[in-house]
Amino acid sequence: LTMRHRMRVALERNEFRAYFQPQLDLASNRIVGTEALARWVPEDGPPVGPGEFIPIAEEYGLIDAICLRILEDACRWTQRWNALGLGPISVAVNISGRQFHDPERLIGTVDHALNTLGLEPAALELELTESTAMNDPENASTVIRMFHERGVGCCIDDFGTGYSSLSVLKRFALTKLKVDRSFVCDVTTDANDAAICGAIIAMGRALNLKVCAEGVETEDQLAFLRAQACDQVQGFLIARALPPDDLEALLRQGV
Ligand code: G
Ligand code: G
Ligand code: MN
Ligand code: NA
Repeated sequence: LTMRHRMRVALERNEFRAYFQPQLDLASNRIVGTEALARWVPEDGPPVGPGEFIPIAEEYGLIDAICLRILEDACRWTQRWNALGLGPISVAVNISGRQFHDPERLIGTVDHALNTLGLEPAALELELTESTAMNDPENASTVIRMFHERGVGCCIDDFGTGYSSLSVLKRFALTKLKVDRSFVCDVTTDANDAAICGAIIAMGRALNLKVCAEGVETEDQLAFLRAQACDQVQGFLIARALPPDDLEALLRQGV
């Protein structure tokens, strides 16, 4: 079978699912959000990560269908957790470069998911990478405004790895910056990375944006981020991306 055919069959079988990586709020020490991360979960094998299938899905024109599935999963589960009183909890969904370049379609998809699944728009965030946003700032501004008008949040993902003009950044109706894990990795050993991390957190505060640090793996990194008054952390120290039932179990523990 060709890969394209296998992916079509997998879509029909609902083998593309969202896993959820928790985001810990440092002021309250509670899980206040998750990032939905795509997985291909075949009936008879281990889950496959997005690095392996997203590029192929883009090439074969299947990315919209897969991302719609992830968005639906994200909205459905998050709506459930909030309805069960396990929240308030939000969910962040990644937007691919290709989706970003067709804003009408993207907004249609988001509206459809929100309308049919009953999630509060404020509980949804969309993640655009810094390079996607900055390669086409006009389009980014339009897309982000469309989300903003609906009350949907917008994060810049992998912040610090691209080339951001601060004047452009300021014009975007953003809600959050996500510090790329390459800076978080060495905050306790590399003075430059510590300075960059601290500067991004301070800038977020100045622009009235939440800041979430990604890739937090150690207690020392967490202590540094607390000292800098970073808002949220995400990383293996808290948990990996988990299947929805496991994330729900974590929420029930009242973390
Ligand atoms: O989960 P992980 O470990 O392997 O994710 C790898 C990359 O895939 C991340 O950069 C993430 O942004 C991207 N990714 C994960 N899920 C999705 C998705 O649903 N849509 C898109 N476009 N990218 C995703
Ligand atoms: O969208 P983004 O590129 O930010 O996706 C997050 C990616 O980072 C996923 O591939 C996820 O599995 C990975 N990740 C999440 N937490 C950690 C961590 O603590 N350490 C490392 N090395 N990778 C992580
Ligand atoms: Mn992301
Ligand atoms: Na990221």
